Amino acid sequence: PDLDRRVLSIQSHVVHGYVGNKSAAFPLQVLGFEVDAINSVQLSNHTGYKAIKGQILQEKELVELFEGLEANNLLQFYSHLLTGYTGNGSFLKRISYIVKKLREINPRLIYVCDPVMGDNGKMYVPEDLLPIYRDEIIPLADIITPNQYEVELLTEKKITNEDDVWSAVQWFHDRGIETVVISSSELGRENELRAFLSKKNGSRYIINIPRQGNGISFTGTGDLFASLFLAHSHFTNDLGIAFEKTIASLQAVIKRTLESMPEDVLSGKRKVTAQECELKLIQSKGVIESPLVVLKAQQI
Ligand code: PLP
Ligand code: PXL
Repeated sequence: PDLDRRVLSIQSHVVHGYVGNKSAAFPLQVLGFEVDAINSVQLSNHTGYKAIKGQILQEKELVELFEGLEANNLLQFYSHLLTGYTGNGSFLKRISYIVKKLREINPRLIYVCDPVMGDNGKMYVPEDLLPIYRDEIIPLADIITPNQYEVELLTEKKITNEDDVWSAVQWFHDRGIETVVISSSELGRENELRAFLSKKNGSRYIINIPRQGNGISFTGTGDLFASLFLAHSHFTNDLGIAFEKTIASLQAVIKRTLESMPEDVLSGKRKVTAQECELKLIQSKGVIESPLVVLKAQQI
C-alpha cells in the first residue's frame, strides 16, 4: 500500500544545518514518504561557512551502494528519484544510468531533478556539469525545478520578461519534460520574487512571492522547494494546488527562521552569520504537514 511513496534521494549531507538531504528528508518524511538517502557528500556544513571539511562520495562508491540495493532486490520499491547538488561530472553521468535502471524496474518512476548549478548569476559547481545536465540528465526528468539562473545556463538565453520564461519552459518541454517549475526569478515587482510552473499540456501558473527578511538569503531553500513539490504533486493532479502548498510551506519555514534571528541582525546593525540563517525546519513541522495557502497561483 505504501509502495507508491518511497524516494531515493541523492543529495548532500551536512552534519550541522539544512541543505541537500538534510533539507529534503524531513519534509518528505513528515508528508508520509519513506526516504532512502544516498549522501553525495558528507560535509561538516554547507559551503557558505568559512571552513568546510568532509568527504565526497566517489562515482565508484555510488555504484557500490546502488549495486547493494540491486543485489537485495530493493530497487523495485522506488516511486521517486530526487537529485540535487552534485559536485562532479562522472558522478552526475552515473545518475543517468540510475534513472534508466530504476525506470526499467518501475516504468511509473517519477524523476524529480533539481539541476543545482548556481544562483544570482554565479555558478557554484564545475562548468563541465552544464552539458551533462543539458544533454544527459534533463531529458530523463519528469519534473525539473531550476531557478532563473539555471534556466538561463541550460537554455543559453537570458530571461528578461515573461515571454522569455514561456519560451524557456517550451525548450524543456521539447526535450520531453512534463513539468517545469522555475522556483524563483527576478521578474517580480519590487520586493517580490516570481515563480512559474508549466505543464507540457499547456497549464501555466505564476506565484508572486513577497521577499522576506531585508535581503537575507537562505541556503537549502531550493532543496526544500524540490522535496515539497515532489510530495505535493504526488497527492493531487492539480499542480496549481501543489505549487501553492509548496510555496506556502517554504514561506512559513523562512518566516519561522527569521523570527528566531537576534534583534541586531533583523534591524540591520549586524551582518547575519551562516549559522543564524540555517532553516528552522524541525520547528516548522506543523506548517509542512498542513500548509496554509496565502499566496494564490494565478493560472495563465
Ligand atoms: N527563497 C525564497 C524566498 C523563495 O521564495 C524561493 C522559491 O520560491 C526560493 C528561495 C527557492 O529558490 P532557489 O531555487 O533560487 O533557491
Ligand atoms: O543547497 C545547495 C547545497 C547543497 N549541498 C551543499 C551546499 C549547498 C549550498 O551551499 O553547500 C554541500
